[in-house]
Amino acid sequence: PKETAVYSRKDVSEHNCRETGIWVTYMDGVYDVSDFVAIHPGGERILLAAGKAIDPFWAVFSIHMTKETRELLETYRIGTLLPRDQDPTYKEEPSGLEKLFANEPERDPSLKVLAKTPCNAEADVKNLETFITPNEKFYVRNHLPVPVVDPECYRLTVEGPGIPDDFELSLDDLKQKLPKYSVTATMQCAGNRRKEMHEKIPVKGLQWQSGAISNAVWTGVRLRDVLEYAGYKMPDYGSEEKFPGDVEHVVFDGLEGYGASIPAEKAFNPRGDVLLAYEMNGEPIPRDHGYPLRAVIPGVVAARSVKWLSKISLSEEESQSHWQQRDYKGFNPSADLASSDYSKSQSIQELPVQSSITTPTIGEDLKAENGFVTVKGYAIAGGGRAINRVDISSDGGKTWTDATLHPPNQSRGRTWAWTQWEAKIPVNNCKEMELVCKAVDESYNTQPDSFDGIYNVRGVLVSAWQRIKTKIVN
Ligand code: MTE
Ligand code: MO
Repeated sequence: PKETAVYSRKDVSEHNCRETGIWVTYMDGVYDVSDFVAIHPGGERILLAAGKAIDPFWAVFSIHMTKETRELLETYRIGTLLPRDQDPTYKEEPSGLEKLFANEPERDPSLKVLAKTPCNAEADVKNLETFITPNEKFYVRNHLPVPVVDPECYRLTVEGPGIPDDFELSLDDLKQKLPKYSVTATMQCAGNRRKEMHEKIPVKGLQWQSGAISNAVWTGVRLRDVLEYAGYKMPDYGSEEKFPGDVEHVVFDGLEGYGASIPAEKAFNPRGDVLLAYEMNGEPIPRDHGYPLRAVIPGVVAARSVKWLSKISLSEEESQSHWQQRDYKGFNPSADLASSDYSKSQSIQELPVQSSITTPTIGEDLKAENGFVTVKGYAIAGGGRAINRVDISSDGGKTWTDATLHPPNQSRGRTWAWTQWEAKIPVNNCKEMELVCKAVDESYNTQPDSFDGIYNVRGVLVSAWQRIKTKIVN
């Protein structure tokens, strides 16, 4: 049988297009995937590895490469690699992975890169001490390569009850046919501050410190307006038991394969301020942040603000994407990866109240002036709730003082932007301080004092009191 055939890397490399047939290798196996490409959804991606090893892609597209995919692939096996070519350090030039990420945008050197491909880079917290984060200083969290989009060809598809089949909008349609609207909203990743939790008990995920958060003015069109324009009968908010067409969720798909959804309740609420933004801080949205169009879901975890938006669907169900179903959910502190039952846990939407110290950062000394040191930071609540108070301690949490708040000028229930704060702390001859911050929102929600009760193995929803030790210098 031909499955026992042995091929060299060179043999495989000669089968790299439709004409020659498309071969790939995976571990020591050689596969003719010409037909797989047509059958498997997302199968085109394998073309990037035509004539080469797909192993590197397994890591990036691990969510597409399920057990079933693996089994399917096995049915295309035509042989085995020559033993001398099985060396895992074997490297082609340039690798498929490099090609996949060949069109990434330039990034500001101030960003702290946790992973390059796909790009995960946190903001320098010192750049989080202004109310608006400049575009190039804004944290970047990508799950896949940044798509290259031609604005002329770009179309947004909208699907739902009452909406004609194949309904599409161009960028010009969005800009010209619908009113322009701006919202100042803070984006915060579900994994912000994960490193602190990890240092108590290890978690699985990128080690974000306090910089997976940033604030911008987003400008574009209101999602409500787009849906109404497309033909959906927008409900008089709150007047009906069910939304027209039994819609329960609004699902967003990104051009590169990411997807997420939000409850229709949030999407349709005229006071929910959900936008499809084409500008960020007065400029076209930069490529890393979703050019040419991104969903902006104020008051909700940033994972739902889908970038490079290609499709909106009104649905009875949540997004079926990996990131809605199998990620971004919380579990009890004893659940491990295997026992975390994703079908039973609710997807994260509004985040718990959060705060962090930006001055000093870890390892930074504080200079005493006239017997005081100045501590600074940010605080943010979920769901548009305002920050009511930020409490600061300089003795590890025994005694507290109120920070001075700089709240955004936003109305009750629509406080989508963070509150920056500062506190002057008397030094009293201290040489060292253990600073602690915690915020209280307008519903008197507050942060837990430790990580014990909120620990979860993926390290999301990290909102325990933040503690930073600092030396005082004169
Ligand atoms: N949208 C798409 N299409 N692809 C992505 O990888 N990442 C999400 C969200 N939207 C993501 C996406 C996550 S987890 C976060 S935290 C925010 O985008 C990050 O937005 P930013 O890179 O503009 O800071
Ligand atoms: Mo995120």
